[in-house]
Amino acid sequence: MQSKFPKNFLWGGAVAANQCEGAFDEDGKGLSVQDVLPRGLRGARTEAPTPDNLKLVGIDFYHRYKEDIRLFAEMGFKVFRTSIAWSRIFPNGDDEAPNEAGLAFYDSLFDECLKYGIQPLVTLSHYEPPLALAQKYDGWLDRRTISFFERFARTVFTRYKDKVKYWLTFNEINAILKAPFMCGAIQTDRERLTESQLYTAMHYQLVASAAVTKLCHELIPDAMVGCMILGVTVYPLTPSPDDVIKTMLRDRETYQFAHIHARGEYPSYLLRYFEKNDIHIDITDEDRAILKNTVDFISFSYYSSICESASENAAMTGGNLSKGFINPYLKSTEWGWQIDPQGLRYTLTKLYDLYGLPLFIVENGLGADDVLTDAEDGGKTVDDDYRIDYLNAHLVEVEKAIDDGIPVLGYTSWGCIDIVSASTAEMRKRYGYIYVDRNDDGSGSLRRYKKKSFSWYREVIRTNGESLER
Ligand code: BGP
Repeated sequence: MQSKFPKNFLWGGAVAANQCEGAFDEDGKGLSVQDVLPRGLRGARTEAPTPDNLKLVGIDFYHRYKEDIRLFAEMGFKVFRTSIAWSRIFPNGDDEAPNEAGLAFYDSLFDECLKYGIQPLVTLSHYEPPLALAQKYDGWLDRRTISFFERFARTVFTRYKDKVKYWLTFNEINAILKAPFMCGAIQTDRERLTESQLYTAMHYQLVASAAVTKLCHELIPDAMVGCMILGVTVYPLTPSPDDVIKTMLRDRETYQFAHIHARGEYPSYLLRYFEKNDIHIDITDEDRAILKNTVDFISFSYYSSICESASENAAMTGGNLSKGFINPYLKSTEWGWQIDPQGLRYTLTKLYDLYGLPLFIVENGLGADDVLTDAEDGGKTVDDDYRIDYLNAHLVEVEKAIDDGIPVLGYTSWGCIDIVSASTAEMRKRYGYIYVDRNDDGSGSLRRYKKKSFSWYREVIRTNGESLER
């Protein structure tokens, strides 16, 4: 069947600095909140980095990126998504001057991408704010963090304006309500935070997102800047109207963030929610004016879907930073995330129907405990047919959305190389087309091995989707 993917479709893969670079304190880098989260969201933060924190070394991408990007080029990547670790550039977050060694690293990284014709897609903030901001200001609870973030954005926009033409502001900006320390550098414990404080921190990030969107348009006129939303796809558990209404209300927790970035203002239902729940955010007329700087596209992460129900007596499961009821029609991954390729088409369609902006899928993938086996050529590989099936099925649904007329800019599958998981801080939850020999106990050679999905994805890109199994 003739592929429906546009000729300029941006095929690629995605990682985040804190989950792959390692070199946590090298060349002047300051600590980030990730350096004191050895168990991701599964355990408490530590006072200081501890040896069991896999992210301190990651997969040593900081020193091995040239080898990894050559492998991405071998797959034919058109785009590579990563983040700039804020604390590599401003070690304490509020520094007056940037750290030149940090800037030089990303110069070299982006040059390596462009050498192969791979476009960098850069996330400004991917769950790795400087730890010092948490310690000194309680992170995004303090309005001054907006100006620190603007300084960081201005510095990297100016430095990389000829190399990076695709930018994302905050990774999964809706997640600050779920993980205030990891996403907002807020040291105050969640249970001690008032709703007004938490939503004010959210507001400051939204203002910062719009402010840097404006800055990007001014400094790099030929660049595109998008928001990035954690795509929580929710179905009613039953056709009971109670379940449908509960799902409708739950959906707003996700779509309100896309609304603000696409329409440039708070949706009325969110303002009503604040009123009804006595939530007071620190919003000024200047903030309202800044929010009007809307994005060029909406990007999002999609892994799974969940169900919502008004009744409590049904089996629960998890998803990407989200909990819900088990959908009896779907299978789950080892981590309980329910596999639903059609949910990706559903989410693309809903986002486009609501906001009419181009879309970019910047995370999608299957976390699995891959097993390295002997390959025919005497080397090592992973027979990850399960990952090929997952990705193939999701891409077929993306194609259906494109065929419906939805403008999808690209697809960067998550964890294109094995990296440290965000929520669990494990290596064994692997997403990559490339296996990295590193284990949860920190052992391993860090050697890279191509999985079976490596050549599968190379063929999908070479044929622009023609080779997908429909
Ligand atoms: C998203 C993050 C990514 C990535 C992904 C997979 O929330 O944007 O950083 O980690 O989730 O989740 P995990 O790594 O927990 O399996």
